[in-house]
Amino acid sequence: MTISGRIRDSPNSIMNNLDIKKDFPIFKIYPELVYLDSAATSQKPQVVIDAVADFYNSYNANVHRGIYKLAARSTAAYEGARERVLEFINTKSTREIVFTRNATEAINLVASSYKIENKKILISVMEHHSNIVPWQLAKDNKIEVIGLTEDFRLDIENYKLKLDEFKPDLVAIAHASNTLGTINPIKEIIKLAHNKGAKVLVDGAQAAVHQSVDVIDLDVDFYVFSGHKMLGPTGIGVLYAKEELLSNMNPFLGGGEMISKVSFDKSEWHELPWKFEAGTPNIAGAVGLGYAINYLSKIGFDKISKYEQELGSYALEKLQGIKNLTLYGPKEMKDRLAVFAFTLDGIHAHDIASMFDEENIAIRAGHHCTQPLHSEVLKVPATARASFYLYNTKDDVDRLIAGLEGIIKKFK
Ligand code: 7TS
Repeated sequence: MTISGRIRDSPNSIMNNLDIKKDFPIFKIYPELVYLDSAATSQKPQVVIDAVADFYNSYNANVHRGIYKLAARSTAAYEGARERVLEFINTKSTREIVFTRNATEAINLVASSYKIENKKILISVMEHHSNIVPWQLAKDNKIEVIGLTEDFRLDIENYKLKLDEFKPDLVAIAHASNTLGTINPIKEIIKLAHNKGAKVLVDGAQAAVHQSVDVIDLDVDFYVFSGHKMLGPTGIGVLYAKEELLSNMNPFLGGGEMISKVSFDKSEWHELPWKFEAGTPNIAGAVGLGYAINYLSKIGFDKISKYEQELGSYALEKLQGIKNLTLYGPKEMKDRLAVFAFTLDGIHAHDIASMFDEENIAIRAGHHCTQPLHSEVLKVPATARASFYLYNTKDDVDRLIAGLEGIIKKFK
């Protein structure tokens, strides 16, 4: 039986059970929309939109300062969102959870505030620019890069070699690639680094949105992600760091909120995590993220992963069957996300995306902020990318495939 048959026929298939689109108003406003750009940002369910509106409608006030009721409610909601993050990634304490604008800012915070002894950072060739450029900005850093195997996985042998020879202080690596879809064996990567005395920062921008994360089980030192890729609002992200590391780091930004005492000569810092949250934070964003985590948790990450694996297998099999299409990423679904970067012979990625747009199918074209991966490994300047999330359906895959076949015919 083909995978498509299994999906259609099995009464137990999760594909029949997860009716998610109805929760997202954008699909009511644009019923024709096939949204395949969730790796860039996800759509938002009504509950998240309502939570943000409710904050501004009924309890808007600044946090941590007012003694009136509205301010107490706003503070409780903001700090309550931190509790949701604690449950989501299983941290020991909310002192280890810093709200940032996004994953990018969280990495910049670590690059700026974490003292890296010999300034040696080991990254991988599949990193997003957000996990390359911040390390370049910090003065005198030396950066070394782990390569890939032929099937677009992290080359673990090469990684071990780099650990031995380069002797990094810090390994900064994506949990999953936003271009290849590759899911890295992150627990093993962390263990190998720790065995050699290196700390590890994991960029979870793509992975944390599809699967549950347990930072204690991973024993990871820093873990970052963005709210907007996991159904939350834009402008809110998370830095998790072990308390002992955060305690020894200098503040990232200075100003209100992050101090305990200020004089014109010197200042003292607020306790964790507020030491790293200068200025009025994105209160509505944090509240919305809390609701997004609740929404995802209610469905269950096991169910979400299973659904996306099933949907991804269906898409992968169909994409692999298209002649003239080169797919970049692991060939087996179990090792990857449903994020598919591809090229079509003789057709520029931007033309593919434009033609899809005419069919109301939103995909992304370009280097997806992984320019070094494109130039050094894929050897193409741009790819087209279709990325799926829990609200996508088998029909969306069929529309993508029909669209691709139409484009190929047109260019013949
Ligand atoms: N790390 C990875 C692996 C990402 O995929 C992204 C965003 C980031 C970091 C940065 O996230 P931000 O929220 O701070 O911007 N990736 C993409 C993408 O693939 N298309 O648009 C943004």
